Amino acid sequence: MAIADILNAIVSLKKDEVVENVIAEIEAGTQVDDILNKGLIGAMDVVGEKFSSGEFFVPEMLMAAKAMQAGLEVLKPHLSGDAAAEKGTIIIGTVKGDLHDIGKNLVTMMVEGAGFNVIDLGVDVDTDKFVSEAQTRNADVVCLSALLTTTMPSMAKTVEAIKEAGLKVKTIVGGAPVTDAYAQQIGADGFSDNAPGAVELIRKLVAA
Ligand code: B1M
Repeated sequence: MAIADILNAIVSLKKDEVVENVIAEIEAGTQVDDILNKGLIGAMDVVGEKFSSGEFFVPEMLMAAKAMQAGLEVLKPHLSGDAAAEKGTIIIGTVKGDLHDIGKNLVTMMVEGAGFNVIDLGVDVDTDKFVSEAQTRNADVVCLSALLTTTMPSMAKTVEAIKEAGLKVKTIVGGAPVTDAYAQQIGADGFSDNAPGAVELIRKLVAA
């Protein structure tokens, strides 16, 4: 039994084995961060490489994603939480044209675990929806996730629309192709390349 078994089970598209191995590692007392980063997230990098090299196609990527999400569900109650932290309302979604939601779901789980009220708008969310939800829910922070270089402009459009609507809500962006420089370029209030970092950023922005 090892963390590599979790990674291998995802890459072999064996959902039940992923769940079994995550449970075994939790019971063995393995660090939750290691299970998450070296096992679950590490596997998706391997899957991405196999897609790029033509070994995997979309159906395999999808099966791997489902296997990874099953492991994530098992891990969810063990992800670090601090319910005593200052609270606020957070809107999150994957931007228009983009269907990737694993990273966004991970950020959601951790932000919820930190005691915030999180409204998850799902995937393929258009700009108007982000703006109207931020307004009606009186949100403190809007979180935008994108995994495709082709959908990053949707982030820029949404950040701009939020500013144009005169909302005081802060915006943060993240997702594999997104960078700090891009966040600054589009006028977002922050960027994180990982879920715990997003929690820290939200805490700072809400407290400011
Ligand atoms: Co897609 N896909 N995919 N895919 N997919 C990538 C992203 C890709 C890099 C694969 C590759 O070519 N190597 C590539 C993008 C290339 C590019 O744009 N540069 C790609 C492509 C091309 C596509 C399609 C176009 C393929 C096709 O149809 N020909 C298609 C697009 C569909 C669409 O969205 N319109 C497509 C489809 C899919 C599936 C549906 C099959 C599936 C997604 C299933 C799902 O999400 N439910 C899928 C998958 C699984 C992947 C890979 C393999 C894994 C993504 C993932 O879940 N990673 C991916 C390759 C890769 O990333 N290595 C790939 C794990 C996840 C935990 O990481 O989302 O980065 P990530 O989140 C991290 C951080 O980025 C950060 O925190 C998380 C935890 O640390 N983070 C935030 C994320 N959001 C944040 C927000 C924040 C802060 C931090 O604040 C707001």
